[in-house]
Amino acid sequence: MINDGLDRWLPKETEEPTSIHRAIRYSVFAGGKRLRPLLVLASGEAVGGAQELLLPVACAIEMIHTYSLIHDDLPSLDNDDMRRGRPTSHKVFGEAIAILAGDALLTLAFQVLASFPIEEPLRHRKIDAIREIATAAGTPYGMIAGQVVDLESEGKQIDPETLDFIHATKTAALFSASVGSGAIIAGASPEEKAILSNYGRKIGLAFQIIDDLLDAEGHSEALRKTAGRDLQRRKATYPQIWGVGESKKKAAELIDAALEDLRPLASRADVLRAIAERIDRRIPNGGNSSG
Ligand code: GRG
Repeated sequence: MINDGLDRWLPKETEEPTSIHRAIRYSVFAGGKRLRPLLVLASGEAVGGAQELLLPVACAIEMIHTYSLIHDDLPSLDNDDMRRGRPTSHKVFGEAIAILAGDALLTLAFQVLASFPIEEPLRHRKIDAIREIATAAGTPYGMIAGQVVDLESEGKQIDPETLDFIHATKTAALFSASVGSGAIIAGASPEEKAILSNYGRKIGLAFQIIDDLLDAEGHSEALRKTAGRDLQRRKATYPQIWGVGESKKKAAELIDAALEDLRPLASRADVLRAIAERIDRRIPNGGNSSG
C-alpha cells in the first residue's frame, strides 16, 4: 500500500527532467523498511482513522526520511558508498543530482501533505500534522539540529546530555512525528496523542541506539550499509559513551517503557506493539522478546 502510494505521488521516471526523477525513484524504491510510514498508519488506525486519509501522510514522511538518507550519505556529510543495500545516490547520479533529489523529495513531501482532501475537520488536522512533521524535520528541535550537533561532535568527547539531544532530534523526532501525525489526522484526543507520541519517541531512541550497536558490532547486512563507519568518523554514539552492555540494556528498557505507554489503548495498539517488539529483536544478541 505504501509503495503504491509513493508510486502514485512521485513523478514518473519518464517525466522531464528524467535524471532527477530517476534519482528520486532509485532511492525511494531501494527496499527501505518503511518503518515510519507504517507507524503513521498503525497509530492513526489505533484511534479509528481511515487508511485513505493516513496514506498521503505516511508517504510524505517516507519521502522526508529518504531525502535525509540521500543527504546524510553525501561526501560532505557521512561520505557513504552503500545505502539500502545498493550504491548511494551520489555514487550513481553524481553529487549535484543527489543533492537535488534530496531537495525535491523534501519539497514533494509537503506538496503531497498540502494536496490531500481539505474539507473540515480535516483541514485543521492537516495543518497541525504539517506543523508536527516540519518541526521534526527541521531545527531547532528536529532532524537538522541533530545532524548539525552530530557533525560538530565528531572526534570530541561529548557529555551524555549532548548524545541524548542528538538521538532525540536526529532520529526520535521523526518517529514521534510519524505516530503523532497519524494520531492528529485520525482525530485522536489530546490524551491519546500524548500516549502515542511518547511511545514514538521511546522506540525512536531505542532504534538509534540499536543502529549504533549494529554499526559498532559490524552488522552491515542488518543495516544494509557499511558498518563500522561511526568508529572511523569518531562519531559520538551510545556504545562509545555507555559501553555495549549498557546500551543494549537501555534500548531494551526504552522498548519496555514504550509498550507500557500503549497499555491504555488495549488491543487497538496491537500493530504498534508488534512494531516495538520487532525493533527489540534488532538488538544484537539481546533484547527482551525472544520471538
Ligand atoms: C540538509 C544537507 C542536509 C542534510 C540532512 C537530516 C539529515 C541530513 C540526516 C538525518 C539523519 C539521519 C540519517 C539519521 C539516521 C536515522 C536512521 C537510523 C536511519 C536509518 O533508518 P532505517 O533503518 O532505514 O529505517 P530504511 O532504509 O529501512 O528506511
